[in-house]
Amino acid sequence: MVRELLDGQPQIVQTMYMAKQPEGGTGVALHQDTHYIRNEPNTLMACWVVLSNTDRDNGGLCVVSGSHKRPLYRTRLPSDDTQHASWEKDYEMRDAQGKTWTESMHSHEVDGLDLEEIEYLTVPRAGGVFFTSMTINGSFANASSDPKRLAFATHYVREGTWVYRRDIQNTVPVTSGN
Ligand SMILES: O=C(O)CCC(=O)C(=O)O
Repeated sequence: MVRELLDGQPQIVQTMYMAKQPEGGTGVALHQDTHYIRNEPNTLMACWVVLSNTDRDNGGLCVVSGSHKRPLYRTRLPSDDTQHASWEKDYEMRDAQGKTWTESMHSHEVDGLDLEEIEYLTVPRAGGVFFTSMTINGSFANASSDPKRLAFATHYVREGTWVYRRDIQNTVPVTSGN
């Protein structure tokens, strides 16, 4: 499916397991994945699958429909730490010509979003969502008292795409049988 969606050979950039504890496990503030993984040409996309039932109550995935056609938003540090993790970190970067530099990154929250636009998805266990790196996505805290919210996300680029962050430059090809 990723090969079809990317219209080419997919390379895995990273995988993330996101287990959100009941009664307050925080989410990822609404962002576009390009904020975290700059790449050129921008072919980045995500496949987000869940290992538990997920919904608005337990901090399921939120998206803004149609946002993949919008430009990259300006961002700020997340404004509510009861809902969203907040961090700052330096990343080593390298361009295709071999130039290297350090870039300071922080957790992103898109600036100027109309909160009415947020859609809270209900995704049952073993279900999944594909979205592009320009789609505004994220999640809120797990406010439920029982189920953990378990998600596994894989980020892909099309072969030939340059990923600037050095820690994720060694992408892995998806081959049949993987
Ligand atoms: O699972 C989440 O809470 C957020 C997912 C996310 O930010 C991503 O896959 O880029």
